[in-house]
Amino acid sequence: MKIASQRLKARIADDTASPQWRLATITLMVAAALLATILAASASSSVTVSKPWIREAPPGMTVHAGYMALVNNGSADIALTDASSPAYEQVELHISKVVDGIATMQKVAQITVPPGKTVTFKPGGLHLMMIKPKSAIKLGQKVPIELTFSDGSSLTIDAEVKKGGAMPKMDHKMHHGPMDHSKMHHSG
Ligand SMILES: [Cu+2]
Repeated sequence: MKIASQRLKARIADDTASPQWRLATITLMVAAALLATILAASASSSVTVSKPWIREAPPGMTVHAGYMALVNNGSADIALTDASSPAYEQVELHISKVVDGIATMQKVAQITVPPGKTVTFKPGGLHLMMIKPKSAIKLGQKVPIELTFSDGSSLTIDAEVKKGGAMPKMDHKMHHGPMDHSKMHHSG
């Protein structure tokens, strides 16, 4: 009995240490790692973007404003942390404010969208500051913008170039009429 038990143990030990077993284990681990990599690369964010657009600007204007709505369909906070576009040198996250009757804007590091909520970028508020177009941006053109989120996911959207549309209510407080990004000092 004792001998049989020892033999059994020995056989199990032998099996787990066998080259075939090790190979199977390694193959499984490699497969799992590959799968994890594939999943990470394709993982879509819990965020959806609706109605992305860029305001048409006169030729020669070096900064354009992009707008959209970010919808968080997930169950945790998610933040937009970065944006870029092949059509522009640089894209920044900005918020426009009226301080003492003068329109100003500030760069923001990230924009958090709580679960189940929508954050809307619109004239007079949050916007994507599209800096230095690499070539002329024309009305109706679809501009790809890549958005990066705090969970490591990214999303590429196509923002259509459209005419300005309605101005926000706060405009009457501005000294020089509707916000014109081209007249603002831009400090990176
Ligand atoms: Cu701006």
